[in-house]
Amino acid sequence: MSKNKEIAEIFERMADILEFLGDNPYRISTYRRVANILSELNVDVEDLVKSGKIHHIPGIGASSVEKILEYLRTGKISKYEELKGKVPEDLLELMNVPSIGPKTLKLAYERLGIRTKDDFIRAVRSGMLATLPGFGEKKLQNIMRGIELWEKSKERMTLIEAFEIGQEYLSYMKRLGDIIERIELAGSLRRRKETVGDIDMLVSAMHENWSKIHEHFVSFPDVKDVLLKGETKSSVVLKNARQVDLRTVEPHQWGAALQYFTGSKEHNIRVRDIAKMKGLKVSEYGVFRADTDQWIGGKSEEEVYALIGMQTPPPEIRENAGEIELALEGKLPKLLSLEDVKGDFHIHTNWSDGIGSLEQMVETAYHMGHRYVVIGDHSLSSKVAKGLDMERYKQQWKEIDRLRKRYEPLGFYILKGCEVDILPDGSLDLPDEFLAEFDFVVASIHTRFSQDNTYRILKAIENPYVNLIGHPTGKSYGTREGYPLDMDRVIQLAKETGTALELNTFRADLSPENVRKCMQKGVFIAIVTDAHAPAHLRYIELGVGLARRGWAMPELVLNTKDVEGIREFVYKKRKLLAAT
Ligand code: DGT
Ligand code: CA
Ligand code: CA
Ligand code: ZN
Repeated sequence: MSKNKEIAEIFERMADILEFLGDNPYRISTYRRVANILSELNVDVEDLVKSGKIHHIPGIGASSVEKILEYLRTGKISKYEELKGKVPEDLLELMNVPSIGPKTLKLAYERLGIRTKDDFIRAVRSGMLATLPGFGEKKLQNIMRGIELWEKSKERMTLIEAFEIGQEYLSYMKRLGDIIERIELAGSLRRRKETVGDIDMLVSAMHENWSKIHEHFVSFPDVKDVLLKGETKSSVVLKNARQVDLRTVEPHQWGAALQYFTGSKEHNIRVRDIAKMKGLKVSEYGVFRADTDQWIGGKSEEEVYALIGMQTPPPEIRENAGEIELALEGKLPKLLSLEDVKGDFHIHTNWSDGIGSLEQMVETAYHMGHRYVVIGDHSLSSKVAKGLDMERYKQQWKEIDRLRKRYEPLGFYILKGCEVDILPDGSLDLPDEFLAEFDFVVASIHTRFSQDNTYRILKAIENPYVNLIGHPTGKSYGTREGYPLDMDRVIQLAKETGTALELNTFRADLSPENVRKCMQKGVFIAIVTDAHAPAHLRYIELGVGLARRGWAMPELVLNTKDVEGIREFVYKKRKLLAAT
């Protein structure tokens, strides 16, 4: 975990504790603001300290800077240690649960004397909590569900978290230089599963270098405990409680090992059965003839699959969900790949709740190799997200126009867009005449997450100016399951109207099953990062992985179109719905 995140979490926690203690609201919001800024900063705080810039970050005052410096010096913030002493430990833990705010805990503590997690759960179940003001049945259910989801999310990390840890660990390992022949992250992370249990790292190297590699592996700075340190296998737990495993193999075993440790287990079991029927034995060490045990290959994954007589399925679809049969027949479809992606359809700037300026976001998107980006700042009713009114959108367009002059000659297009709120009755937060002025419109639900929202989404899809339904299922990993929704009806109407559905990388919204349904019905999906900072834009790679898990085909992914194609997509819907 980067220092930025560690410190941001402490500030967030201090704000929670102060709120629990009923402290001054101004101080509470200061801490929350510092936490937000830190977690979305594009540079390491440590670098900012070195360059002296730490004192000039807008929104971070002198006393907060003191605390940051103290943390970097000592690994602790004394104010935080002091505050922690004022709250029962269990209640501190419960503050992590998104559906339980510090205010709830304060009430439970003061009115009911609740000090432990068990007491709290009992108070929810027995209805005792319901005796407090403002605690209806719905809210209690939410709290209970929140606790369960939280317990579950502690066991597994989000794909984004695993990716970040994995990338940092990889670059640390690569410092060993040439003694590492090949290195890759395998397991569910390579398969781009929405959640990852532990991170599996695989290295091929000459045997004489293995012990040095394992020594280096367990010395990663974020390691808290070494569970196992051996010649072929090591396992560590990081400070954030996440586990990372390392396996080392000989260079000629690389492909077989990568195939094995990529999984899934169900895929591997089927593959081995098929190999067996063909008189072969497959293990993490290679492909062998069953009768003589003679090694016949395993240098690359392709070699392993070819020896068994099948195509190599992309890691993302190795779930024994039909890919093996098609690979045996040589009929695997061509899936979407990162190279096909030309743009991002839903990003935020500091005009609303983003942290990057319009220019920074555009510049980053351009340098990533995108050819266009849709600016999608929130509309007015998203108050916490500093939503824009029509006047502000118009001002933003002026800035976009200025930037266009610079980027269009480079072949990069900035599309004027918005993420307009779908209101409780399904109407939109902006009038049609105004929506008509945008190049591209994303419509999303940001309220009433516990009710069935099918009618709201259907109504939004019927609007001629809505091109994409943002995070359609309302799911957010680890914290929210999504509202009840009739996905078949949504997909049907999206098809009839020429509206796309969003695969939101940040929330892992739109499951592989839903992507597959869209593909079967011929409905477009759009992969978006929902970036709130320049650094988030690169998660598009993970979005592509999530889409591939749903067997996404390039023909039905909006991101593969060029700007003209996007304009045509928008125009077609307007024309179709205007005519009816
Ligand atoms: P996770 O960590 O729960 O998100 O899921 P994976 O898929 O990363 O599972 P993990 O870490 O337990 O093991 C990594 C890979 O090793 C797994 O995808 C396939 C392979 N593997 C593990 N255990 C078995 C097994 O019992 N049989 C077979 N055939 N393969 C296994
Ligand atoms: Ca794993
Ligand atoms: Ca593992
Ligand atoms: Zn958004």
